[in-house]
Amino acid sequence: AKIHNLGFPRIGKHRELKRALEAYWNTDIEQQEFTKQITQVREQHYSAFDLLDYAQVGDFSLYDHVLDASFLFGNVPDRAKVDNTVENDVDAYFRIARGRAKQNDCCATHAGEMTKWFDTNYHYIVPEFSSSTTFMLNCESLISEIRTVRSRGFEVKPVVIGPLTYLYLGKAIDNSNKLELLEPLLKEYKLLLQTLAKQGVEWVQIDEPALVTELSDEWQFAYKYAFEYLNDSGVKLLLTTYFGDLAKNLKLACALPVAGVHIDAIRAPHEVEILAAKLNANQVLSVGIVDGRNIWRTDLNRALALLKPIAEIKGNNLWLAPACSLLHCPVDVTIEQNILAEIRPWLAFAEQKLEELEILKKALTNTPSNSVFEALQNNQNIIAARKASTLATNFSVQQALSQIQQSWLTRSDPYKVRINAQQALLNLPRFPTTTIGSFPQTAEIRKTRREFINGDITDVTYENALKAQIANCIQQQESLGLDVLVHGESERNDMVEYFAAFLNGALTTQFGWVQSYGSRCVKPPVIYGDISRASSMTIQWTQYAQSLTQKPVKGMLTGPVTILNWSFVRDDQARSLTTKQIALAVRDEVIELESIGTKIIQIDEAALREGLPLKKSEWQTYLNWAVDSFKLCSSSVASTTQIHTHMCYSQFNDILPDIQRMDADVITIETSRSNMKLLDAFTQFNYNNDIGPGVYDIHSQNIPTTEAIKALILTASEKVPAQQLWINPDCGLKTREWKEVIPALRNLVEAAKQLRVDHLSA
Ligand code: THG
Ligand code: ZN
Repeated sequence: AKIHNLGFPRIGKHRELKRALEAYWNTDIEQQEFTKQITQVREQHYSAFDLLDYAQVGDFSLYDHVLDASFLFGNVPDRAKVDNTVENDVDAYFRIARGRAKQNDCCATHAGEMTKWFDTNYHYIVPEFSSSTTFMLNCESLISEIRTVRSRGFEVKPVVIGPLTYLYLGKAIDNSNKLELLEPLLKEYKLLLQTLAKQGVEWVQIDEPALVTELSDEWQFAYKYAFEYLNDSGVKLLLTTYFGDLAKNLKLACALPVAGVHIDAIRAPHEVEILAAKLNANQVLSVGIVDGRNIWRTDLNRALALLKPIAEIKGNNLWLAPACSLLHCPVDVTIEQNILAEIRPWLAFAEQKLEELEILKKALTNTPSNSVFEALQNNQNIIAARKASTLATNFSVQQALSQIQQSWLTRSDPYKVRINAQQALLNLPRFPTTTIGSFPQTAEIRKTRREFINGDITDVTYENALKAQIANCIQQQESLGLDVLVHGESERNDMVEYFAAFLNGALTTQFGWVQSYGSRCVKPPVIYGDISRASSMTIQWTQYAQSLTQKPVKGMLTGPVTILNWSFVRDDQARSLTTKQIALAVRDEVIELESIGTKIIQIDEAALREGLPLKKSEWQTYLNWAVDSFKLCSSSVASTTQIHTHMCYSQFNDILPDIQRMDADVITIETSRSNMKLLDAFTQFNYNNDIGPGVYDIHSQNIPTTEAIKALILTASEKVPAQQLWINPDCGLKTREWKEVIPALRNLVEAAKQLRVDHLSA
């Protein structure tokens, strides 16, 4: 067998890419220095090539690989080009990636829209299409990278997004049919492949993850057409699918004229054998045998049991790879210092995963060496130790699960009764104003947290510093005149990481960064065992904040589905069961918050929607347990306690009945950029409970005016009865600066005040 990689993490072992990007954007470094630093990050990829039979080229990106494809094929929005300053390609690229605020006499540019890459926590920049889109190949930088990698003596395998997945990921801004662009796009793809052939490239990895989604006949036909068109371009194509099984597209994939097919054997183990039988003898079958989405060491003996019969059929035409790009994994587990000694061997990050492939490859040869047998034995010991470990099992959690009563999943009164009881207690004005929870994470806060983590300051110093932050935050909100306050979350880094630190059965890492978008990263916690709440998580901060004001302070929690979706989860138990355990832990915190007098508790489910399976036919099963988990953690409070929830990416049209079933008293959502269009679904389904449609696009540097906010709320009130409406920003404010937040919130409160007057006199 041969081994290869679909893609390596780009951020760098110590987030060198982030550092370089942010230094360049802040003009701390010039382009020359930037290029130098980027070259050093790429060296990390090259060092991983030694193990592999093919070196993947084109998986690195300065910001996003989908945006790279837009530049590669010349699909660059005009707004990237218009400018009166001297520009270069890199700046045009970052302009689409990040947008640019108005500067001097230079015009502002809005960034390309970001959205989630399939069901991962990675965001890509959405390609923009219209009926007048044209394409033009510009592959110079790809070719130059190929030359560099070759000069190191590696055999290269360029990686490109396939034409149909590229179209699939984009949006037609004029609602035209994207498939009408297929023909002109294919011309450029063919030119690219021919150019690569001329360079002597043998294999090209063409990524078509859209093949694991449910495709209409029209798209299925387009696949046939496209790959027949690209046939005979002079290179061998490895049709690369991942993130799921091919299911109804399996026959199609096997019929395409390509030299090889890659399949995700983690999510589609049942299709490996079928594919091995269906592909002809000359076609390569690449088996994605190592999990690219999770951090568990592979059970190599189990993997070999699957691979051996395939190796017999395919011989040298069996390739091994990670199931998908390793983009979704941290780089190197050996630099972690604080992981329990018992657990550490269970984990493999990107570098370790490539080593696993190497062992598998050697084990499949006719005469594996002793060291391979040793490695396999060692692996077997680790897998057995993990299975037998008492760390993963907690009987009291399992007992608690068995004692859940159906009544815990439902509030004792219907919303109409609750909202009156809550209003009697809270006495809020019409159009109550609030924020989603976080306030700016200033450099000062981050520095204090770093000092605390490094042990440079004491617990008491840290606690006092946080209290000062909370006091300032409360005072700012009081003087702005907001109605429902928050403590500001300055104690939190990433919310999921923060909560995981208080859970038995979960661990957090020091350096396990995974790219979320551009230079932004997260460190997903590792859920390795039964989950329970180890101690109070938010109580002291909420209590302190409430002690400073007469206004209600919201308790701020992250919901079980979001904690699950943004963590590395155990692979020995259903996700639904793990989520239920997390829900019980969150429920404990909800009950404790209520017991200290918290009148409003917000439980964010930012990632509920993005957890939807890629195949629509699997949605309802997920939604049933996801919504049940939310209800489990949120329903055991008095009718007078108001439950809020917040969701990002509020594309709810197709799941509104499930949102209604969550039965939160108030839901705040992201709507400002869509001009309240997203509320149509709420109108259509006659959504009952209160809604806070975002009126301040926190992703933009722009300050919304009072007029603009009023206009948005008026639009909203045509769709939802005014008495159901709250006024709030789209999302948390942690990535903004105080100097932006203050005027924006001032306008927001002012808009609410004016609307109250207008409303009374109307
Ligand atoms: N947490 C997690 N996943 C997420 C989000 C989150 N996915 C979707 C969305 N929110 C992504 N958004 C961001 C926004 C900011 C940052 C990361 C993801 C960010 N990260 C810091 C950085 O890269 O400098 C590091 C994080 C930290 O301060 O610890 O700013 O909210 N899990
Ligand atoms: Zn949000």
